[in-house]
Amino acid sequence: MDATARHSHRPHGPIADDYTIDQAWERYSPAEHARWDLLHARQVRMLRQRACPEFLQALDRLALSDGGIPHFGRLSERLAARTGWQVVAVPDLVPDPVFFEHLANRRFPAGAFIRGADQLDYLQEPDVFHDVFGHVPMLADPVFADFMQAYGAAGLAAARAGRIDRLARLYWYTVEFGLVRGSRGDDLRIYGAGILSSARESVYALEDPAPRRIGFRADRVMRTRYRIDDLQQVYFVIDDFDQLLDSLQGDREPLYARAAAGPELSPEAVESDDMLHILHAQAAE
Ligand code: HBI
Ligand code: FE
Repeated sequence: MDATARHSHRPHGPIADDYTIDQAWERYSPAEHARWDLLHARQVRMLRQRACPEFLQALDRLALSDGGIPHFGRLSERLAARTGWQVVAVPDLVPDPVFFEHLANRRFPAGAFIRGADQLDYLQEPDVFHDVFGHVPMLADPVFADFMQAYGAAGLAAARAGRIDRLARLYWYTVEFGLVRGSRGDDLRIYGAGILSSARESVYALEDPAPRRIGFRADRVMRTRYRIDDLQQVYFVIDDFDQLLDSLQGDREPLYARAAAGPELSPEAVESDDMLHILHAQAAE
């Protein structure tokens, strides 16, 4: 498949000021729906013992597996009934302020196109599998849903102040690549959409000895650079979703000040304050 085929569904209709488009659900081909079903089945199998319970529960409740690429309108009704969030279609990455404005209003902008058959594992652009399978289930959790809205509000303020970089790192290491402690206390579970939508990283993030797994501190995360083109070298582990929400609630100035006070770190770096998680054998599939 070439690049044109990969974006075969990309709708031709008008793009609104807020970058939303018509999902044009009836225009997906049978092959595109079948690709969703394949990716969905494969990831559910991978994630039964690896994703956090909030994600697994929402997969069922939102009926993301009722056959083919979800219809955003019908999905939004189910999601809004739980947490007031909606899913809107966008063509691709949208500019940061537009992205923040959507999140601050409890709208998740999701790519409408689906990855090509030659890119089943990972691609950098947000397609419908990453956005809807990876991100949307977590939005059915009330605490996580509030965190995402708080992130949007923080982003709008940071954009006005010209300092989005540190906030983007927080998003990367939580919403995209976050791990959470499991109910046993010593086991780890996935909640980050970048991992949840990648078969390879789902195993690597929990079971490979190569990356570091460090207890979450928001200012520490904000000092850590990230790469978008490879498996991660570091994951940050939260205790629960309240810890995320708390990091952005109230006055954020002390957080930005703490982040500015310490050194910038590469993804491989370890600091003396870091709480390193030791790998325990995870339950096999
Ligand atoms: N646009 N569609 C889309 N999806 C994203 O995840 C996204 C975006 N624009 C900006 C962005 N993410 C991030 O760079 C911000 O969190 C900073
Ligand atoms: Fe994402």
